[in-house]
Amino acid sequence: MSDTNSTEKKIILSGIQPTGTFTLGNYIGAIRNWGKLQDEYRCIYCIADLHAITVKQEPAKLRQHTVEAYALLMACGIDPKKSVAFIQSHNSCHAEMNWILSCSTQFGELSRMTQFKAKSEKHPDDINAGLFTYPVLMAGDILLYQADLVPIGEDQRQHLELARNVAQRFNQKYGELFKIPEAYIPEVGARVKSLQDPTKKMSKSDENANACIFILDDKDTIVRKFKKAVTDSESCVRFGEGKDGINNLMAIYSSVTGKSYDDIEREFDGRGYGDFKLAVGEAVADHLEPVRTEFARLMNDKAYIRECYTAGAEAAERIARRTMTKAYRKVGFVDA
Ligand code: ATP
Ligand code: LTN
Repeated sequence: MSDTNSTEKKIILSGIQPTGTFTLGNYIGAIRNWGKLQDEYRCIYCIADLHAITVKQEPAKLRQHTVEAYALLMACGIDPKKSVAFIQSHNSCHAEMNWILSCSTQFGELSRMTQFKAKSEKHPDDINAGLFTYPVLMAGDILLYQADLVPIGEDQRQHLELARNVAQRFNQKYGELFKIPEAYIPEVGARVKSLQDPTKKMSKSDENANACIFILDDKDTIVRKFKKAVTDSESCVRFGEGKDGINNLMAIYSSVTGKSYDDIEREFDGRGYGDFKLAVGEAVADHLEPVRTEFARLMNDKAYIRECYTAGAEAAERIARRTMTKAYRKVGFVDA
């Protein structure tokens, strides 16, 4: 990425945890947009492995998932020559900034985070301090790069709000340092729902395999999961209240085909849910096919993937270190 471009363009920063294969929710809600933004913005993307260990991970699996996640980003169109793409733990500024910002974050505001409450309920035997302070680490990811925009799904809105509050507080306490970032959330598909319980978000860690489409699922699997998707008893393809299952399928279909809700209602006028589910399944599978093919190709060349994330970490560290040094000076640390 040339420096001339970088001074003119707004900065985008986002991250994803390497906690398993990405879902259709991750893809539609976040990653798909990451690739599209690369020409217009200076984009910085990280695989958030520091975040991942807030819940129990098997070390060998985490290592494997991290490299796969990086390759998946590339397969989804993130070009490491256009964007800075790196693994979070390769840039020690993230852990350092986490501490500095922790001292400007209140216990009370962290206690209000709904994801902390949900994850504590899910893992009652491991409510560790990292799980509690996780949004501070995320704030650091964003603020280190002076990001303007943060492309995320709806579930991360509260964390972004916290990052803004912490940045404002630090700026007031010590003098202007951080840019205040804005969320960038898609209108359709910001919260893709579980296919089995459309009141819940689709999540990598759902126990019911039919609830979730993984972006590396093959066509038969995808079509089968959509066939089993929970709908309602009305049998009419229209967007409406009390039709969470159909609303979710319409949002998915719309975001992979580009069709509006009106178009979809017209297309399936007088046809049953069976036809609609099959069409959604096929459209999603066809849309994801190139990602699967590209991922397989990339995974045959691990040396290349490594080259990309090593260069990405160097570029990320160069940018982040500038903010880190300024932050140390602002709080009153002696220059090393
Ligand atoms: P986990 O299940 O391990 O908590 P996750 O599937 O929520 O993970 P993250 O790594 O936390 O995945 O999220 C990566 C990005 O994907 C975030 O921007 C998040 O907002 C977005 N995202 C996650 N799930 C969905 C969903 N169901 N719909 C839309 N966007 C989503
Ligand atoms: N916490 C996020 C992933 C994440 C992130 C970030 C998103 C880590 N660092 C910085 C945006 C910006 C999640 O769990 N979805």
